[in-house]
Amino acid sequence: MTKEFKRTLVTSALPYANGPIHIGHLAGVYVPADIYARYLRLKGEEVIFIGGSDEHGIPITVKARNEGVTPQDIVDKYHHLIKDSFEQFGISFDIYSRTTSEIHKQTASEFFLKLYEKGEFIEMEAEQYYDEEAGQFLADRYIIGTCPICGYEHAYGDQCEECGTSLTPTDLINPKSMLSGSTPVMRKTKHWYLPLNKHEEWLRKWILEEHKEWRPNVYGQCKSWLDLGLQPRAVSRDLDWGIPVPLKGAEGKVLYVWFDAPIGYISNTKELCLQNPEKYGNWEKWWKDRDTRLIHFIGKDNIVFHCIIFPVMLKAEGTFILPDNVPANEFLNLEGEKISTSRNWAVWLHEYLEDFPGKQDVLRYVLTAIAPETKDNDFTWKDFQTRNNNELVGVLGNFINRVLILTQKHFDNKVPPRGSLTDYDKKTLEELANLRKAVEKNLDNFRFREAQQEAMNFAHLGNKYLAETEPWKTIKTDTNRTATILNTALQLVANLSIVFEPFLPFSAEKIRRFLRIDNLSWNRLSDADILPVGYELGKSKLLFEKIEDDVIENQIQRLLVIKKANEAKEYKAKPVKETIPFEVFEKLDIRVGTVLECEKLPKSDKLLRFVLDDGRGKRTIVAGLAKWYPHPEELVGKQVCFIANLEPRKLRGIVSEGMILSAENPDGSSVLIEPMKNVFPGSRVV
Ligand code: B3M
Ligand code: ZN
Repeated sequence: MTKEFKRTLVTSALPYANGPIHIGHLAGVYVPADIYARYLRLKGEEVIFIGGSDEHGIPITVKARNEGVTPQDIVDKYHHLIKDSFEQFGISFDIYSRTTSEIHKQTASEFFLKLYEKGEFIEMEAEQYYDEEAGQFLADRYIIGTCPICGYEHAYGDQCEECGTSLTPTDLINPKSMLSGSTPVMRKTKHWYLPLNKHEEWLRKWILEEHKEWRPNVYGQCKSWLDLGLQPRAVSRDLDWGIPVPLKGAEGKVLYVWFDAPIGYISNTKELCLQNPEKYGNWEKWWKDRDTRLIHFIGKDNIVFHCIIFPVMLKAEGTFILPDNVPANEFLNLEGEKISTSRNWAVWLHEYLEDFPGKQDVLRYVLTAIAPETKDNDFTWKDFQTRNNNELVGVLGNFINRVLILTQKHFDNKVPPRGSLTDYDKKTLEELANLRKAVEKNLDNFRFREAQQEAMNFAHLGNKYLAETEPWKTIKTDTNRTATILNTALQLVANLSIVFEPFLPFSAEKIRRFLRIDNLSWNRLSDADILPVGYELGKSKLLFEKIEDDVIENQIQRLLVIKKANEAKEYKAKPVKETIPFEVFEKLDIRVGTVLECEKLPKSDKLLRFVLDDGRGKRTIVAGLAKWYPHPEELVGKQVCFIANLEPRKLRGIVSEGMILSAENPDGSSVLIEPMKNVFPGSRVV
């Protein structure tokens, strides 16, 4: 049974202010959170939507180190860049603040102290890696080494980014300090631990029994954490960037970033309520009243922090509510590869805006259509183009444009009178209520891609209506009937301005301008009497534009350049094979031959038939090089190397007498080996 709530507190993960944000962030967290918040607002519900930058932790200090600037410089730069991108994309936060704010420092310190005083921590001295050259303890990402699970050589102390396993520094094989590159030593240090294990019982009940409705990926991850058994987790670090541990004798220690960051949701709520107490009321009603529903929008890598660690903190504190749902998304890939900041494999929002000015809604639409709600999904530029051209231009824009143009042309841009409705007209208008229900059901259950599809069905309904009623034909014979058709169609357009407001806020606003109407409440959705007869409409333009092939080609080329650069940077030759004795090598007879004939084997895309002058006569060799040499006739006269004493083999009915040597690139392409100067055919390669 679902409980009735009075208000909803929507939070979205606080991105680290250590780099710009990309489509993966938008698709995974911010667009769905924004759709949800806009939907509730439009319904007139009491809701706030909290965002902000996560400005502490090692991700920030590592970035600062790499760029030779201070952590403060980094967070100042990226906080503003990120905030600006969100604004541009219409992410409608009620507040977007930062974890370096005074109010947050105070809130997080008080929170820590309260747990400390309640005896909710364990104080422990433990051995930890210490870099003697740098004079610093090495936590999390300051230490790299080989992943014990997959063997990846650049795994971090807290996580292997190759296989996704969450690690602790002592798991790493061959650990090295990120600071000096030296091998760290073990040294004792004191920290405060949150004994998660003490909380297992209520967590199991709360999640596994009371929240079976959580998404399967979220529920499943929680279950496997709980089944593995929870461990005490340190909530402090030896670091000089962060919120100081507010205790005597804790000099040089700061709160662990994952302790302070989620408290940022609370601090930002406080800040918002202080800014505008009339509108938002007291912050405590948002966090302490059981009638408030708390929803965390996050990516899948943050599940354990939002479903286990933060709830334990809230419960241990004792006066806070717990999240009611945590709709975490899986990951979005880009053109088949994992999005990666360090490999620049991403579509950055600030770059998208330069290349596609004014097309924020197109990206919002596509990212919702392919939202990785149940599994990882892939963004491709071709799909982006197709969805824009076929769905936004072809379905939504096309319907609205046709209705508005016909109204301008034949009815002086005024809402024409509605005569008697045919059964078909009535059926069409009745269908609106069903569509509304379908959209709502999906939105209420955090199924945003299906919700958007259902919203699109309003436009499909409109196009179908025009195709059936053909107002461009009836206008020649029956003005009254045409007036009725366009009146009905215009009501559909007005409905589109409501149903798309959560998904495509910029376009919804444009539609409202075309109709010269104000923002309508969600409650008006499916209403067939929004526009009064005789009402003069505004000026209209095309709602969406076609995106041409060359524009998409440019984006694909840009990615190709990055891919090539990454390949070159990451290239490492294959390991050398097992050592062989000299006599084994001596058995090989490698020689040079001159190509006399070369052609593609019929019915094969791979094989070339070479005839070589091998110095003693003609020799036929079949080689799988056709893909790399599309003009084999051009090889005639060239010299190649081949193994002369390999057992002959029959390939496609031809006896191949040896093997032609070629070098293989990492992408699998092959290049023939040619002597630097011509030599006598049959010369041995030694
Ligand atoms: N900054 C991790 C991330 O950006 C972290 C989220 C904090 S939410 C409280 O993925
Ligand atoms: Zn690994």
